[in-house]
Amino acid sequence: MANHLFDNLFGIHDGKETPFLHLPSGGIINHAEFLAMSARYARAMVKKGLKPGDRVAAQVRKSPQKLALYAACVQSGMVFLPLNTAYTIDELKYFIANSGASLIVCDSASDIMSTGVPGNANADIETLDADGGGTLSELTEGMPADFQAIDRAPDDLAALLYTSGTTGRSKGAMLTHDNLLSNALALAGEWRFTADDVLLHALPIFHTHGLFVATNIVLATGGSMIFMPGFDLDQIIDRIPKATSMMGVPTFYTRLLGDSRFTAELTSHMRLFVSGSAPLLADTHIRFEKRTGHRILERYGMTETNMNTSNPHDGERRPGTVGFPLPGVELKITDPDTGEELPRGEAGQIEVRGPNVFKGYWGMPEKTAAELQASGYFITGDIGLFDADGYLHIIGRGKDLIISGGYNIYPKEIELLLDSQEGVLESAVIGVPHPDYGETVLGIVVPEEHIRPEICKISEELKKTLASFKHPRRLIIVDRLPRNAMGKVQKNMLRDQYRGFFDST
Ligand code: MCA
Ligand code: AMP
Repeated sequence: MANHLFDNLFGIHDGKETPFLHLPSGGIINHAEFLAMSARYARAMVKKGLKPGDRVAAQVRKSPQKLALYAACVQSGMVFLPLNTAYTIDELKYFIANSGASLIVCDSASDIMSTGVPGNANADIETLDADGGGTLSELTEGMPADFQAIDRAPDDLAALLYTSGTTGRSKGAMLTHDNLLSNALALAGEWRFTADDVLLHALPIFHTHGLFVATNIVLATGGSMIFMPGFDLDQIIDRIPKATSMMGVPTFYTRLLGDSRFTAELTSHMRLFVSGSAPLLADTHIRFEKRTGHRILERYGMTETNMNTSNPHDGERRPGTVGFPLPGVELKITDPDTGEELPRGEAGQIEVRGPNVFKGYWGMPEKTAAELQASGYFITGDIGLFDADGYLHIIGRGKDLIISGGYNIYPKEIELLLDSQEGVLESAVIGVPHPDYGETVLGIVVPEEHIRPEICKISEELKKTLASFKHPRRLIIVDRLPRNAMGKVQKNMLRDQYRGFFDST
């Protein structure tokens, strides 16, 4: 056995002094230095008594050290569990309890330091700050800068990424070593990445997009990344001249288009712009091409499947579509009622099969069986169709989901909280178009009879429990919700009614 994920992404750079991370400070971390960091974190975790298969939960800000912690988990056979830095203690409690994580790595300023580990009193805590300091890094001091990668089978777990469910309960998607490796190699080839690429990296590294798609491709091909702490328009415009490629959510591209400094001249040397995680409006694609001469390459993926389809690097990149299945990935459109495959041109549920598809939901065999069928096809919950030329169009979602600036928000989770507030009889949470975030959250509340709920108080309550990106941008009060004959709330009617709510925001 070997550890193919580690060997093919990280180990291949052993001893190389070529740049890997260009830092905002102007410094550079080369591949050999990065590997040394990874080896030391692996040694520190092993010394603490962690074993292959143990889950390491990390709620820390973006830094080279955090990326090295991911590499260290791959190298030592542990399972990396990155968590959105916006999650509140209430949210963390569930992830930590559900995953049974043995080690929690957090910022030294995190609330966890005062509350103790939520959800698992037996878990260990170490800190890792955005500047690379903290107790975890202290543990690595004086440690040798090498570590023999632990053998792993292709279907051993590399990462656990939580993705919310339509019932409001998050599910841990189990991603294997082969899921990550096969997808990185397929994308690197399809998008023509080479050791000469310099990727402008402004995405968070607690999701598939920034952590696996962006980072693993660059690792697989030996290029480097301009490693930004987040998306800051001025800094992006400043750094573009030094990059060859960029990956982002549609909000990145609409924000760039909103700035007059973003011109054809500024981007003339760029090789590739990739968009994903949310629908890129055809209008944005077209405006981008008019302004810069570049056609954004849009692709489609999910936490459970990594990337499924992509517009072509060399052929026509068609606005409003997500292209063709990646090499090795099978995709079909089926009738949601019968499961039968539908002919080209007809809309139905998108199902995916391939080495990219996850192993199941952590500790949830029934949910796994419901979505990951015995045939190997995973039911994505997205609705789409293939056009006459074989391009996939995503035309809707079978799942009740809002995507705001690339972050997924499940209305059920917010509705449950709203319903439990004083004076609230019931609620509906919907996504409505938003000029910056693509979609944003609108909360619609029906009060109990003769009660006028206090909107400010409800907002304050939500803030205590929910990560800020999930907060309804507005809460409104109505007398009743539209329902169909079966009594089900007609969210489509609400979405139509409030479609223009944020037009001038
Ligand atoms: C930040 N805020 C948001 C969002 N981001 N609110 C709604 N939607 C958002 N996306 C809130 C913060 O909580 C904060 O609230 C306030 O806005 C300011 O925070 P800041 O960080 O300055 O926000 P921003 O600059 O507006 O951030 C927008 C962003 C960011 C740059 C687009 O959201 C981002 O980097 N998104 C990328 C997400 C991503 O990587 N998704 C991939 C997952 P307050 O002031 O109240 O505290 S999907 C995936 O991986 C699948 C597999 C795929 O296909 O790729
Ligand atoms: P998640 O895995 O939770 O990050 O979100 C995956 C979901 O994001 C998919 O099921 C789609 O609904 C959506 N998504 C990702 N990429 C695209 C895209 N290019 N166009 C439309 N929706 C997308």
